[in-house]
Amino acid sequence: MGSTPLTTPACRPQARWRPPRLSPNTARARCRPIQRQRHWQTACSAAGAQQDAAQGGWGRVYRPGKTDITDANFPVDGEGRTYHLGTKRGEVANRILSVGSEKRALMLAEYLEPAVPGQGLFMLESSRGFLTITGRYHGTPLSIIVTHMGMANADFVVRENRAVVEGEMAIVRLGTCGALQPPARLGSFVVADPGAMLIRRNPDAFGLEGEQSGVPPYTFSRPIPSDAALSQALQHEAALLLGPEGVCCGLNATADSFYSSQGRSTAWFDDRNESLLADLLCCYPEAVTLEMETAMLLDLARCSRGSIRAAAGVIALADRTSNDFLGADRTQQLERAAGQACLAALAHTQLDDTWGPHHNGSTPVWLL
Ligand code: R1P
Repeated sequence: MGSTPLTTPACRPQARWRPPRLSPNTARARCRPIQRQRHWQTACSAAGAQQDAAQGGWGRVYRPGKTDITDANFPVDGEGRTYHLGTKRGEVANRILSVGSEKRALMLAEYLEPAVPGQGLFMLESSRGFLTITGRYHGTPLSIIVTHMGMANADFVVRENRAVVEGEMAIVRLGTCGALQPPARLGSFVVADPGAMLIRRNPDAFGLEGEQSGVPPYTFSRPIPSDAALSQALQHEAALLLGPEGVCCGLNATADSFYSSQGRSTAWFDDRNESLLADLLCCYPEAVTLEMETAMLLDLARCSRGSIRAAAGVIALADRTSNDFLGADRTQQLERAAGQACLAALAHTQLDDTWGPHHNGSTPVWLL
């Protein structure tokens, strides 16, 4: 399979993102997080969570129980809460920052203002551990969502949020990755532009029949495009905060596992992946990063009938050539800076995101 140049579909809206005119002081000011208490507790109702939050600090996390589930095709409970993320209409903003860990989400939530002045951030953790935090970034309603790891979790996050949000959506992933080759280097922030492809392990290759008929143990998809304007916005905002030398772009490779499908070796398993990374770079000489979610996000956005715009940026944590790994302090600095770039890119992206004041009986938390 050769590398296929990505094309821009004729129907994609162009240049809907307006670069903000920022002075260096404004850009630096973004680096100051809002001071909040670090610890948060649990509340048994959304109203309780809001009230606790209003008393200062993070407030409490709403942890709804699962009751009266209906519809085996797309399960929701009696309140209209989705099965895995646990949110309902009005609790998630049209602009979403998807991150892999709770620590990263809470760190970046320090840059959010409450959705409603005087109240705390809306925070909800589902029974499956998906944390949704809704507030505002520079006045724009925005949600940060802990997606955890892998494509199945990215699928839950995109589909269940799509089900509870009214109007057009923008989703940006901020993740970490392995760097395959320059321009991606240890510590780079790499935007998946033009997009991502998918590496899948093929179990058929490991059975006797597969071995006899030469079934390949790994397959490569064709590239999936990212939203051009949102990706450009991400690079622009990141360059303001990290400097142009700290930001680059290229094709992302999303793998269906951390170990075998990313060419990591172990004596315990027969993975037949010795040549995987060389094969990948032979097929896709422009591939620069390896991680586990971006292709799923971009694929679902492409299939969303024009309702979701998606982009991704990843911090290169591991150098797959030298075997070096980034230090924890530097990683956290980069997460803060790149995270703010993602929030700014989302906030400056124009969307058709009008909600009725009492849509379906639930007022969005940012209109309360
Ligand atoms: C693996 O350690 C995880 O880190 C990377 C991979 O994609 C995978 O999810 O991204 P996150 O830092 O966003 O989790």
